[in-house]
Amino acid sequence: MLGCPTKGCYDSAGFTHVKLIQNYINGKFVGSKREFADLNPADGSVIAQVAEADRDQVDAGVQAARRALYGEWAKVSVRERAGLLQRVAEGIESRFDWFVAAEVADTGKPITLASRLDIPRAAANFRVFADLLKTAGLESFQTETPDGKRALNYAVRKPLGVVGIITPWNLPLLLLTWKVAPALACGNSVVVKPSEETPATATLLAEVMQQAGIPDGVYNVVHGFGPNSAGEFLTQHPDINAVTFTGESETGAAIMKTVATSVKPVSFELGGKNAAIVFADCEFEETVAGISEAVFTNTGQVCLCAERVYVERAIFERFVQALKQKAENLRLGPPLEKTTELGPLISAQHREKVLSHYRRAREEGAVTVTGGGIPEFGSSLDDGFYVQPTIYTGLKESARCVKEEIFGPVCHVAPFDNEEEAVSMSNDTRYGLAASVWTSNLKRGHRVAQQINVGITWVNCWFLRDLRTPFGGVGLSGIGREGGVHSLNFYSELNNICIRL
Ligand code: NAD
Ligand code: 6OH
Repeated sequence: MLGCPTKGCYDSAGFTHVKLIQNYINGKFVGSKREFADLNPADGSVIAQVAEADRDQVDAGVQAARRALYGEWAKVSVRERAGLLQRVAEGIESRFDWFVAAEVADTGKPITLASRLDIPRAAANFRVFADLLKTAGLESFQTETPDGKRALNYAVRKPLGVVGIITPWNLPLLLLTWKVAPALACGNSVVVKPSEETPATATLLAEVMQQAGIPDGVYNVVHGFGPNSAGEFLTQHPDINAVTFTGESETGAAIMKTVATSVKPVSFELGGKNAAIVFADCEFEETVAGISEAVFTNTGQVCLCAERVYVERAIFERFVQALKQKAENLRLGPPLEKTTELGPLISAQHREKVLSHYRRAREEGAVTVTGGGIPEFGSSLDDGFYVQPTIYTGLKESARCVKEEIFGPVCHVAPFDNEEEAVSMSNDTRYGLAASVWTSNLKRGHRVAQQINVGITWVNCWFLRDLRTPFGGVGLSGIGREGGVHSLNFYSELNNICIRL
């Protein structure tokens, strides 16, 4: 073991004792002059102190990444690179319990969710790009020249260079590796800035990188906040070549401004205000279960969650009552309990934001079908950041709670009378990340799905992912697509070569 500072912080039984989570620069774990506390959202306790990288340390990370581009890493063959990515996936799997415990402690998400979704997906992110790397082709054209001869055009991929990766707290390792894996697959080096709320798993991943044999400087981690901290120092750095970011739309806009002067490519996966459309001919029970999942998974803190549910009038009342039942049966509780289905929100601040939306919904005239407040446990969980799963009806489509992303376990359910109206209500938003359509008429499923202005539409399912498919949003929900070859295209520069034959 190489003395990873997170080692000993977490084990399969959960958090054991407070430690310092350090930055990882040029293959070494390093502390900083300033530290901040990493809190457990389930009870507000301090899990660890985190070293906040200053401008010089961010610079050291970028310089290490730049040097790595011209060192050993540049000589690694495609086949070897694919093998290294596989070893990273194996490294995650061999420390599965640690990763789960670290993610659960940082986020408060149920252990069953972290074990089923977050950590397996992190390993899968490395595997899919390892496989793709070996098979991805490139375009070539045989061209007729004006003088009747021929030329051959073909493109080759080159790394972008040093990629700055900034990620949020809701699916920390899943979203970080969704960007790190293709970036490394394309031969880049990276400096990652995980969310200040969830610094642990990015740091544990550093240990995996070391042991897998990823050369020093290829994967660097700097901890801190956004403005006037590590996030901004990274995006302002003149020697990064691209920024890939997942988080709030407003933060995306701020990052875009920062990088605009040096014209750097960006890939943004941002917020959503996603619609679910439920037709009267849906498989009723399956759909209620599917919508409950789409609204409440990860306490509603998934960018793909449905916060607007449109239900055909003929089944509206029955559907609302069935969803209410589901919401009221969800088991809120301690994240490490296997029966817990819903954990807390990420922070006191985020809970205040969600509760302010709950208050506003009532001011805007909503009917509270269920929830709307804070649950009481009579235990230490009362110091955590829990809110009740909540369903509203009765709001106008222009209400702020129907327009703005809340990012909590909440939806507004509204009736519709026909397909055209459902499509038009779903599209009446500045966001455009994801949607779901629930019907047993597949012709209608295709027809409606093709009219929704989003990057991903699911029919009779939600968050069912094939990692080769394009993923991203339109409007305020993002710029660009990642996934499969789309990721390879973002994380590499294409150099077209034209040869006169
Ligand atoms: P956030 O935008 O507040 O923070 C995300 C990251 O950006 C953090 O690491 C933060 O420190 C950093 N950051 C903040 N300001 C910055 C700045 N000025 N310069 C550089 N870095 C900065 O987002 P969050 O609150 O962590 O996550 C929740 C949001 O993320 C929601 O809006 C959600 O919809 C969105 N999200 C989107 C997707 C997607 O795939 N589209 C996935 C997950 C989350
Ligand atoms: C947002 O919270 C979820 C994003 C999911 C992905 O980026 C993915 O690849 O599944």
